[in-house]
Order: sequence, then C-alpha cells, then structure tokens
Amino acid sequence: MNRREVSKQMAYLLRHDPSGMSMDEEGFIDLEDLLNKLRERWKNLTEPELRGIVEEDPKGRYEISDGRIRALYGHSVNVDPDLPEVEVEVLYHGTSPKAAERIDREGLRSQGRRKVHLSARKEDAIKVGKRHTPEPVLLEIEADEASESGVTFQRASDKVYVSDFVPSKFIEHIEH
Ligand code: HQG
Repeated sequence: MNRREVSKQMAYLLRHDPSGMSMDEEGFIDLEDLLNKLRERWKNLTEPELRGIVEEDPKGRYEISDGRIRALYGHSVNVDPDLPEVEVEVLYHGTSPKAAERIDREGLRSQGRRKVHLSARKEDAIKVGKRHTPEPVLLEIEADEASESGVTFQRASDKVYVSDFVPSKFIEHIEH
C-alpha cells in the first residue's frame, strides 16, 4: 500500500467525485463507505491505516469526525465545509506568469475549484506554483487590508487558507 497513492485517490473522491457515495452538504461521507471504496483498489487497507494517512497528512487535507471523513479544501463538488473565518495579516499565492497577469487585472478568482487557495508560508506557495510552471510568480495577499473591506478568509489547515475572491488591489508581486 502506497500512502501517497491512497491519499491521491482519497483527495479525488472527496473533492471531485464521490462516485455513488453519499456526501453531506459539509463534504462528509461515512468513513466506512470510503474505506470500502478504497478497498476496491487496496483490498487489505485497514481503518487504522486510513486514520494514519489523515493524521499524518503534511498539509492537513482531511478531517475525521463522528465516523465520517471529508476533505477540508480543494473541492470542485458543490459542498460548503463551513470553515472558520479568520483574520490574518498576509497570505501567499504561487502561480504561473500567465495567470498572474490575469490576476493583476481581475483579482484571484476560483477556476475549477469552488474557492481560491492561499498559503500561510511563502515556501508552500512557491511549491503550489511549481505544480503549474517551472518559474512561478509569488503573490502576497494583504489579507488584513482586504478583511477591512469585507473580503473573508477561512482557515482550512495550518498551511492552507481559502477565500471566494480577492480583488487585485490587495495583491502584490514579491521576489523569491
Ligand atoms: C489561477 C493543492 C487566471 C491560480 C495546492 C491557479 C493548493 C487565475 C489556478 C490547492 C485567476 C487554479 C489549490 C484569474 C486564479 N485568472 N488564473 N483571475 N485567479 N487563477 O490547481 O491554488 O496538494 O485550482 O493562480 O497546494 O494552484 O492538492 O489551484 O494557478 O493548496 O492538497 O488558477 O491544491 O493542494 O489552479 O491549488 P488550482 P491552486 P493539494
């Protein structure tokens, strides 16, 4: 059992395609249902192994509560995890030069996912950007100023924050 492969499949099912499993409006499905689904591919996967993957996830991608499990961010399916709104000073976003150009004009808008994803740390944002391009652009979000004008930020994990939309006036290019 390759934990990264299992986690990738979990992320896919919980964010994009619960494929027949029943998901509530906060994105939870029964742990048992997910386990059975994953056992179609990893037939010996145990519940403790699944819980270990969740607990040790480096980005805090998942949450288990009351025998149910969900992804905390990254969804394209129509759910609202109802995450806590937080006030933070700055956040970061790494992206391609081409997307950065559009972001400068129209702000950070969600594309395939329901939310815009931001990082608490520069290094993480750069890594996110590198998924899209070899030489990412690093953007700094003036979250405190944005909050004053009504933009909200939600905390998904200690590393990942989400928002619905961030206007470009609160976004700056920074060196890295
Ligand atoms: C860009 C991973 C044009 C945005 C990561 C990004 C993250 C615009 C792309 C999480 C735009 C969307 C999400 C605009 C934003 N015009 N492009 N106005 N506004 N974009 O993959 O943030 O490892 O949906 O810059 O670590 O790259 O899977 O979002 O490049 O936390 O857990 O549209 O996914 O987490 O791309 O990544 P994505 P993302 P996991």
